[in-house]
This record gives sequence, structure tokens and C-alpha cells, in this order.
Amino acid sequence: MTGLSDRNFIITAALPYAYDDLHLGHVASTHLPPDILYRYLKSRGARAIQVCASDDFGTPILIAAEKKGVKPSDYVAEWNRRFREDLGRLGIVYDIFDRTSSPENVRLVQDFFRALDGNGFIFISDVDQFYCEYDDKFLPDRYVKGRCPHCGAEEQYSDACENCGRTLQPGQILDPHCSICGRAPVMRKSSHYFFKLSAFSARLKEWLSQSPRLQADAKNYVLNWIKDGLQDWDITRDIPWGVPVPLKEAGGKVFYGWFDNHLCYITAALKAAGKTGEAGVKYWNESTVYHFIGKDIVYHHYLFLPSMRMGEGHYKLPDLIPTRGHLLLQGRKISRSKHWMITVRDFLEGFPPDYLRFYLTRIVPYSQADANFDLKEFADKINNELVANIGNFAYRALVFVKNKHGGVVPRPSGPGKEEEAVTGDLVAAVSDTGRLIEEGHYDRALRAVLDFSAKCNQYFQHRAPWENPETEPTTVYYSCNLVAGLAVLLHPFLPFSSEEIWAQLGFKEPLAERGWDSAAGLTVPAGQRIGEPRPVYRKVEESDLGKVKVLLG
Ligand code: B3M
Ligand code: ZN
Repeated sequence: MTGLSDRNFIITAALPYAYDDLHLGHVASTHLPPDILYRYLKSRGARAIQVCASDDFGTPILIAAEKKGVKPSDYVAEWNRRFREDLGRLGIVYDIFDRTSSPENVRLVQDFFRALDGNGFIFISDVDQFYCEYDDKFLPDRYVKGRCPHCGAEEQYSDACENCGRTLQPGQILDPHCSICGRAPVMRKSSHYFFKLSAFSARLKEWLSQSPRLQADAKNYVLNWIKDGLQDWDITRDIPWGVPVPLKEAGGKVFYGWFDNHLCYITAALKAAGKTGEAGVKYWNESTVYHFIGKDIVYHHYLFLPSMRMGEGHYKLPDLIPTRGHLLLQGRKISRSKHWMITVRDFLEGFPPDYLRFYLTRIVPYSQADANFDLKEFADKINNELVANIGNFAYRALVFVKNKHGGVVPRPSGPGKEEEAVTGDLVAAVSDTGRLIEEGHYDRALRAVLDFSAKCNQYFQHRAPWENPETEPTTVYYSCNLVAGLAVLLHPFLPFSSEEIWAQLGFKEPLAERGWDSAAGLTVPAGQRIGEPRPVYRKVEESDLGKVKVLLG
């Protein structure tokens, strides 16, 4: 990417459903990767906006609110607040963390529907629906439970089996019962609105084949789905919680959550940019648009989302949909019902946010391959890479300034061969790390920073300032500058500890305001008074892991 500073970027993270805490899996695929990109782009002077929202609508949320005896709007507001809090503690910065139920989004969703209808992409059709005569209501999706026809698992929702992972069509579930009163429902006809997804097959195919920046692995299976034939899509529900269909004759129907949620990407981005109307459309279309997701929602983002935008006609399609695999926990699939998960909240009780950011970045590749969170490996990586490599170098260099130079960075003599070599390594690290971030390979980018830090340690070790008084000031001066370069490079990944290193170097203005390119230069002047050197990273002990282990199983 050249000329980043004259471009707009819109970055979105998939919207968490407002009925459950964020866990490590959400962070790994959806929230942390875009934050690295966002922070990097900002440090390169680009105009970047990063947005997310709570996904407020849908039957599971309505049911959960009913169970708690609170209004659904109050229920989702509380989750929205918790999401902001958790993500804020992780250092994940959103210009706006909206909600799909915001008035601006409701308006955009209804406008989209009218445009799609006007353009001939909406039709009405009767569907057979479960209906509870006792509760006097239609029972979509999660309102019905029963036995899975595929694997026989009991107490599964009528739209999907948690046990075998298959999706179910209405009416397929065996021994259905109403999840509110437990009685057997009857079948009744209801007219629903449908979106003509099938009309977009050719255009979707063309878009997928002509977008080289979309990941090949995702593209290939989406192309196969298109080949198998796309089904038109039932976009309404007979429940009282959702965006109302803006037609009198719709009789109070609301939209299905997947019709409205991704439109909140547009709503939130334009709110963050402060643009409305035509100016908003223009802003959107002049931006490079990224939607970060996990692989379980590929279907929605590669088919529903683009075809709705094509059908409406104003907003450009995404340039990239970075899609990452699942996060396994100790080799097993994360599952709330099986008590196999760790929430962000719980994890941050035990460890600093940068430890989580570091380890997840190290293990999650830019692909649909699953990654495995292993507590032992987590401890090893923190101890061997963060503590022993980066932290150790920074601390040693700064302690020399404090003990031998009264806390003031010494004046160097001209650079020797070793200084020339290691500053050359710094210049290369700045460009390699930046290139890898731009390519989406945050794991490899962080690896490049670690490799560079290892070279810094070797440099210090070779120069052995403790036994070479003549070159000692030069070594210490260059080391301080290498530490500063490392801090700039680490900042997109580890915003908290890199700021701390920066402050220890004696800088008064925040690191976040430093440009990426400044990392390559000598930014710490001789004569600068440093702060108090302290080890920024602490070893993870077996006993620390115990606190997290008790959360499992
Ligand atoms: N809430 C599903 C999920 O959390 C859904 C994502 C919406 S993104 C527009 O995986
Ligand atoms: Zn099943």
C-alpha cells in the first residue's frame, strides 16, 4: 500500500450477539486482528475508522430477556455496555460501538428494504410455521426445541443442532415442543417476505472471481455453494422484537436478524465519519472497506451482504473480508453449554491485556485454519519471547542509563560496524513488519518484530558494555534507540506495554501519536532524561495458570 495517508479505510468487526459475554474466540478472529490493522494505519497517517456494534435482534435475545423478566431493549443495552467495557480493557478501540437497534440503523434497514422492494427483489410467500395455541404465537427458530433428526440429540433448537452442527429446516425437528410452555405446537401458515438471493448468482460469481484480495479458500467454497444453487431467503419473523417491516400490510412482522445486522457496518461507519445522505454514500464508496469475521459466518458475508448491497445499488461491496478460523481451547471446541470457554472478563482477572494480545497474535494465522489456545504454550511464549527477549533488552538498556549515566542518555561516538549493522536491521524490520501487516499476516509481522528484538539482544551481548568502558556510551545510546524503535513496532500489537516502555524512555507525548516511519530513525536524543526503568513484563508461573484452569470444565 503506497500513499496510505491520502486514503480512507473503514474497518468493521463482526457484531457480537447481545446475550453472552465475549470469550477468547471472539477476540482471536474478530476483534484483535482489525485492531492491529487500525492502529498501524493510523500510525501511517491514514484516515481510518473502526466500528462494531452489539447485534441486538433475534429470537434467542428475546427469549433471554423474557426469561430475565426485563424489556428486550434494556436487556441488550446492558450487553452493549459490557462489550464496550471488555473491549476497552483489551485496548480495542472503536470510533463507534453502535447497536443494531439504534434509530439510525433501523432507518437504513427500512430504506434498504424499500429499495430492494422497488427494484423487484422482494416477494411474499406462505411458509409453514410452528404455532403455539396456548401462548398464541408463532414460534420461529429457537422458540421450538426437540430431538435432532440427524443425530438424535435431545433438547435441540429447531433451526440447528448444537451436537452435530447441522442446520435444520422448519418442521424437521422431532417431538417439537414450545420452549415457553413446553406444549406441542401445531403447524400454521404465515406469509413471509423473501429476498431473491437466487437472482444474484451470476453477479456474485463475477464479483468473487474478480476480487483478488478476497481469500482464495473462502472464495472457493462460496463459489461451490453458488454452483449448487442459491435459495431465496426468508427475511421476516413473527416476533415482537426486531426492525419492523415498513409496510402497513406486514402486520407487525420484523426482519430476521441477518437482514439488519450487517447494515449496521454502514450505519456505524457513517456515524463515525459524521456523514449522512449523499455525502455518506460518497464517503463509503471512496473508502477501502474491510469486514473482519470468523469462518462460521462466511455464508452471510460472502452472499447475503454483497447481494443486498448490489440489489440496493448505492454502497460498494467490501474490498476484503478477512476470515479466520475457530479458536480451540486446550485442543477442544469452545462451548458455553459444555462449560468449555474462557471469557475476556475472566481472563483479564488473571493477566494483563497485552499478554492475551501477544499470544493470540502469535498463534492465529491469516487463514481459515483453526488455532489452539494452550495454557502451557501461552506461559512459554510469554516467558521466552515477551519477558526474555523484548522485556529483557529494554530493561537492561535502561538500567545502564540509570546506573552509569545518572538517568540521562549518553552521547555516542560515531557508529561502529555493529551499530551500522543493527540500525540496518531496524530499517529492515520496519519495512518487513509493515508489509506483513498490510498483507494481513499479523502473526508473521509480530514474528518479524521478535526476530529483530533477538538481534538487539545479540548486539548488546556482543558489545558487552559492562566490560568495555570506551564503547559503553555508544552501546547504551544505540540500545535506547533500538528500544524506541521496538516500542513503535510493537504498538499496534501491544498498545499498553509499548506505551509503558515509551514513557520509561523519557518521552512525554504518547507513543500513539508517533508515526510508524519514525521507528527507523534515531529518535532518542543524547541528553534525554529517562523515566524509572522497571521490567515491563513479568513471568507467568504455574500458579497463575491455575486461576484460569479452574474456569474450565
Ligand atoms: N452476531 C453472529 C456471530 O456473533 C452474528 C454476527 C453478525 S455480523 C454482521 O457470530
Ligand atoms: Zn443433531
